[in-house]
Amino acid sequence: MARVFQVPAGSSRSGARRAAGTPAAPAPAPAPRPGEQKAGIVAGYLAPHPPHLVYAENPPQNEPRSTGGWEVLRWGYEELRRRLRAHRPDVLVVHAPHWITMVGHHVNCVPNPRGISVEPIFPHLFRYHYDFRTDVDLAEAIVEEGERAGLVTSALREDGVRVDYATIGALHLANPDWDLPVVSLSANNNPYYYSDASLAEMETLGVATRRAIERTGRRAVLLGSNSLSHLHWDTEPELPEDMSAERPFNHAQYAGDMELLQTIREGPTSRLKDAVPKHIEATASETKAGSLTWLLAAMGWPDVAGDVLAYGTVIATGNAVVEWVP
Ligand code: 2X7
Ligand code: FE2
Repeated sequence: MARVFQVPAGSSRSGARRAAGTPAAPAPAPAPRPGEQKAGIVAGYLAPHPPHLVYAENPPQNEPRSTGGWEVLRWGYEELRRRLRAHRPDVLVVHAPHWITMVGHHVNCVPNPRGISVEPIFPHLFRYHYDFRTDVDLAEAIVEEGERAGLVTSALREDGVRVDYATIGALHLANPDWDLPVVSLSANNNPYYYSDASLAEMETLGVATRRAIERTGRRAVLLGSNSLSHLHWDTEPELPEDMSAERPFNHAQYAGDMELLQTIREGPTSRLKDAVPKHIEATASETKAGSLTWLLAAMGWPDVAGDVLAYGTVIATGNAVVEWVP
């Protein structure tokens, strides 16, 4: 079933595709000169994207105005921004679940995406005017490395395709100045449609992303843009930022999130290979879209604990801001 749309890494079909034309592996980037900072993935963040968080910040790019709300999560993002700067990255690479692709994994290779991103369920909270730069060399390298790993991979080159709100939301919250180039990856949606589709492809995509980063000599920060427990209310208070209405959907959702966060805080990340699917079963977690698995696989499942900078609910969904430094 899922295999109709997916080429499993290493299959005879992908082997044939490679033989038919994927270029030979290019030379890696030269070693850093003395004093130069080492390239590679310097940090990874779980960076959830509820549009409410951007709405609550009142940035000039977002049309709706608020009186605040969801402060604890936004303070977590403040800390993320401080740490991100200290890592001195030259690119942000984001995997987000609302750029949905049914066939393969797509990478935005448009040099200067600009337009208005709208949240379809909460358009009264998020109508955001974006204008940013893509690191096209790295984006193309990820497409190539994905193909080399046997994934169906595609470069988006059409100017004017609207960028989804999860990509924009995470990027805004991590770097509201938009002064770093970006690479944005789609989320293949097969795990939502096919019971036999696993997150294994996201691991392959993660490894391909790392290879591309190392080959191009970039210092990259990765953003995996997923909420945790993912049931939410179907009505909202008159004032969306009325925090007296904000709480977990139920105790089981909250308890599932806490169990996962405890595992994250204890480390090492390899424990999350089992804990993430278990959490998805328990809480309908948005990590089913694969952004967290992609992030950790790209970092090589580092032997460290995650630092939970904040947790909070947004219209009942669970959201955590977490840092891993490999
Ligand atoms: O996409 C989202 C989400 N992940 C969580 C909460 C509310 C809205 O949108
Ligand atoms: Fe979402």
